[in-house]
This record gives sequence, structure tokens and C-alpha cells, in this order.
Amino acid sequence: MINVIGLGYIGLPTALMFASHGVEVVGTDISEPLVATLNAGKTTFEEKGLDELFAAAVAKNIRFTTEYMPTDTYIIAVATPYDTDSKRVDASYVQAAVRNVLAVAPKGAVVVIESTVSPGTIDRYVRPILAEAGLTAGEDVHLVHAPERIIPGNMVYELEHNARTIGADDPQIGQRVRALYASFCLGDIEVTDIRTAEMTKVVENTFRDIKIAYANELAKICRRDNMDVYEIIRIANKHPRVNILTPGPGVGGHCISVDPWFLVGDYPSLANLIKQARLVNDSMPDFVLERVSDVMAENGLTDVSRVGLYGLTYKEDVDDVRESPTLQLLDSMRRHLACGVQVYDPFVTRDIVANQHHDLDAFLNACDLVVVMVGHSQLRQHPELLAGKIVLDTRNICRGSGVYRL
Ligand code: SAJ
Repeated sequence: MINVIGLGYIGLPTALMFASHGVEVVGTDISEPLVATLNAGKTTFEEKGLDELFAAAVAKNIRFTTEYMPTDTYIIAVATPYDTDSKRVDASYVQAAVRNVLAVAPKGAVVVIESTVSPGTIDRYVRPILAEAGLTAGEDVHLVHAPERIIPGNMVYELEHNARTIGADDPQIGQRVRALYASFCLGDIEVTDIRTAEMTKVVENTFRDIKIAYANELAKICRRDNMDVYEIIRIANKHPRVNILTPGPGVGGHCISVDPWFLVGDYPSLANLIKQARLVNDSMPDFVLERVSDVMAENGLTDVSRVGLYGLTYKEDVDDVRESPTLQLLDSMRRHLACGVQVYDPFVTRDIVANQHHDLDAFLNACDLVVVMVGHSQLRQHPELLAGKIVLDTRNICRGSGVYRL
């Protein structure tokens, strides 16, 4: 039996995947309402294929509880927030989970940490907890870091098909954990040491952040002289060794907009390119605000309260709003314009900001200018929904007169 600790965006699909492939799983979370929802047979967030995976897991052997179980294998997938001032990882949830695990774990248990952590976190924040408890790593407890790699929006497919990294103190334990993940993972599973696994994960997300920053900087350069950035990228990408990503209103989510800061925080004098890329991506919501002002001026619009933001989530077809560019833009608008705008997102059913509509028609009736912040399928499949409106499209979906781009 494995005990998966933390049933959020990563822990839940991972627990379900193990269970649906015949591994006995107990899922543990400190949130009673969350555990109650799962026990009532409902999933807790929107994700393609998650409901089907849930049904397949429940048909096999999984249960959900707030208790930690005595067993030989733990998988910890709790959140790792970051401190916005110091830009350092906040490992307190991981530490709390490890303490709770150690309180019930038998001798020789394997503790796998899936949560993304900055390089060195396990040495700095986890090993001392073992020492405090009088336990010896490699004898009483085996530590492993197996960072997740799945992309929200395609998690179920990627859980099964992506390659994985297993970092372990003891290569034999690494192989044991590799065999466990191979129960569902069809990708290559590399076994390495813990520090390499920690660094690899952060390096992957930083690479993507830098690539997106390049596309975003090109968008700003092209705007200065009215060049079509999308056409330029499309043609440049015909070069066999060029693959420029897509400019957008900023980089959100709890991963790519966070992880590079770990390297900046730990290596401030070395991580220059990394820091600059972060700053470029973080500047995009303000760039969108400048574009809103341009488009309003060009169309003689003066009433900011009739500007509408389509999309609150950090990217398309998910319900996650963490570090969302729209929330950053709303913040900027509040500071610079002191005026509310209209907001709509088909995936966000709870009220999280002022003037949030839950009906698309009511939202459109309240706007003269619609700013497309997120390319949800609803709009990609039916761009005609915005016909007749003045549109500032930061996701390059809409066409026709009255449509402006980044
Ligand atoms: N974005 C752009 N332009 C692009 C691509 C993305 O503006 O060309 C924006 C998105 O709109 C979004 C942000 O970047 O705001 C990040 O989205 P994403 O789809 O690139 O990635 P995430 O954050 O959903 O997931 C990433 C993935 N990492 C990589 O692709 C290297 C995923 O594999 C990781 O598991 C995940 O981070 C994580 O948990 O670390």
C-alpha cells in the first residue's frame, strides 16, 4: 500500500493513476472538506480525463482520509509556496508532511517527495527533521525526490507518457521507486541523486520561462514599429533549428512563474538571464494595460468600466487562477485607473473579483472593449462570439475589423 500525502493538482491525479493500475492507495489530505468531497465520489478541480480516471481508481482500491497511514511507501505532493519577498521556496508544508509521516512510518519506509523544491531544499529543510527525530537517513528512512512534470490541461495523458526523474540517496531504493512508477508510467524513468533531481526540475521550468520571455520581448519590439510578431514567428519557425514560443499577456501558474525565482534567490549574482526573463514576463500585464489605453484612444472610448477581461485563469481550459496575468492586470488597473472593469471566465464559477459575470451575454452587454486574456476552447472554437465588439486579443484568436493584437 502507498500513502499519497496531499490531494491537490498533482497528488490527486497521481494517487488515482497508481490505484487505477492496481496499486493499493490511501490518499491523505489535511482538508476535511476536500476529503469529504472525494469520498462523496466527486473530483475537486477541472481537468481533462480526471473524472474517468477517478472512476477507474475507485473501481479498484483507493480511499481518502485525513489520517497518515503506517506503510512502507509515502508520496508527498503538498504545495510549495514561495515567499514573494525573498523569492525563496517555503518548504513548511513539505516539512509538516514529513513530520507527520515520520510519526507513523515503520523502520525502513521510503519517503518520496514529488513537490517542486529549489535545489538543496531536501538537504536544508528535510534532513534536519530526520535528525531531530533521531532517525538516520538510509537506515530508518529512505529519502527520494521524484518531481512531477505534468502540464495542467493534459495531466492524465502526461502522467502516463512523460519521462520521469527519480533522485535517491541509495540507487537500489531509486530502482525500487522506479519500478513502482513503472506500474503506470510508460516514459523513460531516470534514476539519479536527489540534488540533481531537484535542479533538473527547476531548470526545465526556467528554460520554458526564458523561451516565453523571448517571444514576449519580440512582441514589444514588433509593436514599436507595427510589425506582425505572429507572422514573423511563424516564418522564423520554418528554420530547422528555431522554435519560438507564443507571446501572451504574461506567464502565470504556480510553476513557471515561480520556479526560476528559486535560482535567482539562491544565485543572485549568477542568475542574470533568468532574472531578466522573469522581469520581462512579469511586465506583460502592464504592457497589456498600455495596449488597452492605445485601443481605447484609437476608438474614442473613455469609459474604463466598459472594458471587459475575458479569462481569469492562468491559461486555457483550466480553472486555476494562481499567479494569473489577469489578476496582475486587475491589480495594475486598480492602481493606475482606480476604476472597476468587467470580468468573465467560463471556468471560474466562484466569485473571486469584483464585477465578475457568470453569463457571457451579460458580460458582453456590459463591455465596449473586450480584452482576450485567455484562449479557452469556448472562444477558440467560436471566435464569432465576440463579433461586433472592439477586441484586444492577447492570444491571437480573433480576426476581422475591430480586432487588435498585442
Ligand atoms: N505561455 C505563453 N506562451 C507560450 C506558452 C505558455 O504565454 O508559448 C504562458 C501560459 O499562458 C501560462 C504560462 O505561460 O500563463 C505557463 O503555462 P504552460 O502551459 O507553459 O505551463 P504550466 O505552468 O501549466 O506547466 C509547466 C510545465 N513545464 C514545462 O513545460 C517545462 C509542466 O510540464 C510542469 O509539470 C509544470 O509547469 C509544473 O508543475 O512545474
